[in-house]
Amino acid sequence: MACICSGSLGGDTLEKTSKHPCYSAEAHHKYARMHLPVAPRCNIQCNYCNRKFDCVNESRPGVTSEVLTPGLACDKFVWVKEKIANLSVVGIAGPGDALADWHLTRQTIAGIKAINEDITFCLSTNGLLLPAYAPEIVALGVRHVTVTVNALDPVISARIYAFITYQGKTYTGTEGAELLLANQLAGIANLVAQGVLVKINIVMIKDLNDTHIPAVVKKMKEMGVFVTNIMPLIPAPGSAFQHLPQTSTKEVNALRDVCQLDIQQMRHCQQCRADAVGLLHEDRSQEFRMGNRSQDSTTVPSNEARKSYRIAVTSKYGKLVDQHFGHATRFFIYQGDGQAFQLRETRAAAQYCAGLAECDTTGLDSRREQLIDSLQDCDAVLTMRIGYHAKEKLQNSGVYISEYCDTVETGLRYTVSQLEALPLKQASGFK
Ligand code: CLF
Ligand code: SF4
Repeated sequence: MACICSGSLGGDTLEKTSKHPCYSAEAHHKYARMHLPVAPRCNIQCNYCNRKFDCVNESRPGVTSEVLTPGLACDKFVWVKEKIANLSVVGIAGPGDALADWHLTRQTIAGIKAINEDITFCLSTNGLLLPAYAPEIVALGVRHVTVTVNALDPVISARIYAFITYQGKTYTGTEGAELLLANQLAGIANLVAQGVLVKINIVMIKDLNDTHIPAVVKKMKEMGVFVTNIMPLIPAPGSAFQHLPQTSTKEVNALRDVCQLDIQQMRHCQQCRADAVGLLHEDRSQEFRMGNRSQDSTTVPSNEARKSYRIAVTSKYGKLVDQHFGHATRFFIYQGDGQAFQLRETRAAAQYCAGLAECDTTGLDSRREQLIDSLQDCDAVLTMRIGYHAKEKLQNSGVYISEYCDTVETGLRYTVSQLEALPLKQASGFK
């Protein structure tokens, strides 16, 4: 498959697609991807899946991945990016469904974006929750999404999916199949309309959906997807389909040849793991398991070598950056280097803004002066919002202001990335 250089693609998406090893056959020899296994749960049951293993829609059975928190996933990204310069894509492909625990997937993407805004993000999903999350996916800047669509016919689907759990209710048979398909189609249409390049994975199951797949591909083409990826069934031990025959490469290729007449076919898929790292044909996931990280003496910079920053955070409960600077009656003081942070103290403060009656913007009274003074040992203030005069005072005294709205953890990383870019900004007068 060659990368389509369609005039309809935006310049940035076109550039990113040309470096995406799954979306561009040329790129797969040159550019690496990494999967971050932050999404362990699933909301459907495919009969070819044994949940002891990774999601079979995007990976082969027989291998399980470590599951990472969003924070550890960011650490792993920094580690891998240091070692693999041609890493171009970060994908979330399980080990369950990337949308079943959307907050984990979202937090991971936001955290990595704060560290490196040039990386391309990619998601793989069964599509059940796409209508709910497509707008957020697009808003996060994700432009490559894979959806597994195995059938359009609910009678065929009902034989592939044991059940669908949606909004607290479980559906089986054709009722579940119809619900899944309706959400997949609505989600795909939404993504395509917003310029996302959708790849469709289809698991080819002999005597079940194999003769139906050309109809699936035609429908997907009609909907404007970018490419289809017909994958062989590899029967997972312990799954309902464990005794079905494996689909051969010859059979898959013959079907791809038929479907190629409608839309380009991906032919270099490796059905990789949910923690895969490296070039598609050269998986380095074992080398980059987090348990091996401390033994990797070549990882630089070390904690000693990295500059450590002190950052004051405004937060209602210490989890989210969700408080206005002027309303804070305490600051959470963190110390860290962009990879790891420690809460050093919770520092009490007189509230900067005591309401409209006192809102004299022409000068600072002694209480406000004291508050500004009490933050002089900090490199930055991380806050949801801050008024003009407080911001000016702090910046003029050399304290960087980072306005952000997400978790404290990702906000701290974002702030360090901003601080480390400061020499470039000094000319414009920041610090
Ligand atoms: Fe990963 Fe999938 Fe993105 Fe690629 S894999 S989420 S599109 S970055 Fe690629 Fe691996 Fe095949 Fe997937 S080779 S299993 S198609
Ligand atoms: Fe398993 Fe993936 Fe299907 Fe969920 S979507 S049941 S993880 S194969």
